[in-house]
Amino acid sequence: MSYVDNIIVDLEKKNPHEPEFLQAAKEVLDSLRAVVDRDGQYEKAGLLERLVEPERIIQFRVPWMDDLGKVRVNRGYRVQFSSAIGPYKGGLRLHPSVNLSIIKFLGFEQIFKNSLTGLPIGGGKGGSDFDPKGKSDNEVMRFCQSFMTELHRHIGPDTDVPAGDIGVGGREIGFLFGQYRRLANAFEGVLTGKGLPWGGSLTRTEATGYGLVYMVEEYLNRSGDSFKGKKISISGSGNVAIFAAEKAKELGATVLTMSDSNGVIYHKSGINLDTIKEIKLEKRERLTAYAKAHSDAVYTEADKGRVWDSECDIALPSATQNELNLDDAKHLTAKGCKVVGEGANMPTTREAAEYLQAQGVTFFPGKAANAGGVAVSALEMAQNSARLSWTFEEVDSRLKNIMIGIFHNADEAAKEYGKPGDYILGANVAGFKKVARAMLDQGLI
Ligand code: NDP
Ligand code: 2IT
Repeated sequence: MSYVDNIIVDLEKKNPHEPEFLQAAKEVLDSLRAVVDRDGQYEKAGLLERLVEPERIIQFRVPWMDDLGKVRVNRGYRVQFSSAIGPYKGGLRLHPSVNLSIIKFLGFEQIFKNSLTGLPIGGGKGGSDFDPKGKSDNEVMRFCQSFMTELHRHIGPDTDVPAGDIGVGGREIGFLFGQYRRLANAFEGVLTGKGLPWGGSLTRTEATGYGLVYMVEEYLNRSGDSFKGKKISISGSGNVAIFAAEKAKELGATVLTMSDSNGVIYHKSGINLDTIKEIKLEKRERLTAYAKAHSDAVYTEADKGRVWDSECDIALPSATQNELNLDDAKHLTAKGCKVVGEGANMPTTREAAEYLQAQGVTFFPGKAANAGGVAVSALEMAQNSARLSWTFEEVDSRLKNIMIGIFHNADEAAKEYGKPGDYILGANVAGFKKVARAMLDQGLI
């Protein structure tokens, strides 16, 4: 058996109840065959065995009190996966589906994504099965304070720097930062996605969605094409989805669909982002409110329709893992979709991604396409260390250059390993090489 096959067998044996982690790890390992089978130094150094095992996993109790005075208990996690090239860096997810498998898959992906940004950040992820939906601001605050009361001892501006993810936006980062500052008696860049008056960076809110569109734009521009006149399908209606839609629209595209976990909106004349922002970012309501505000928009319940059913040129899945399956991929290609860019982490199932690539659809995996968020997080860390703030234009132009750089690195790696246009392979290999070099240089740790 090859080195990679041995690692996969062992991984399945050790982590039988972690399907999302196995899915993410196997995809990367399959891409790495091209690298590690050519060069025995990786096996000799036990590099893959080390890479798939988190440096540290922290799991903890998060007790908090709801508005009725009832005690509630959630489970908190932080997986510190790899610090080979910098402090652990990655978001916190608050969603009832959160478990160790999901946090490990996200932390593993983050290692390669963060490496691709070209900035000195390692990989980590955390979160809790707490559901922020339907909770009052005070309940969310009490949860965040309790979560940070344990987490604070494991993080720090040079150790581990969490940020947002699903269910964690500006409000939650505020409560988390306030509690950290109080416990550590230090005002420091320990979280990113902070508010602008207290150490945040301009462009961080927009960064993931904008970055996704910058990467696809670079690909289109290369063949003399652009976003102008393109029809776009986007899933989700959170941070990533909203700002991907905003940038695509600014570049002349029409966004036809958005979704939440309850249903899908199709708006032929183009989604109105002011309405979406008001519903989702201010009022924290469901998408049904969109159909009430726009009588020509069609709302379909999640069990009766899919966001991928309508005609589009470009699809940007930006909600959650495994939300685009093989049937969806078939619908997309049948309706003329030519490019899929993952705004979310691993939103496309492995078989769907392989089908899309086989049909000639250009596919940008999340670890490349959604790296703009963490890239600007690293720029926020740099500004915090230097105790200054850059302008929106400064950060936005750095973000754009980083996304263009990731595109070209992945493109070149795919060509070098004989699979031009395979950005899954290209991103995995390009992300891996820097981390592997760092691990080899630093000895057996
Ligand atoms: P938000 O919480 O802002 O939005 C998430 C959106 O996805 C909501 O519309 C939500 O609908 C929908 N969604 C979440 N879970 C499910 C589910 N199980 N089924 C259907 N829909 C769901 O999160 P973000 O926009 O920040 O994150 C979206 C994705 O992007 C995630 O995969 C995240 O890991 C990834 N990502 C985020 C980055 C960031 O900077 N924020 C950076 C890089 C990647 P509902 O409200 O109904 O739950
Ligand atoms: O998946 C991701 O890259 C994020 N949720 C952002 C992480 C970060 O540290 O900004």
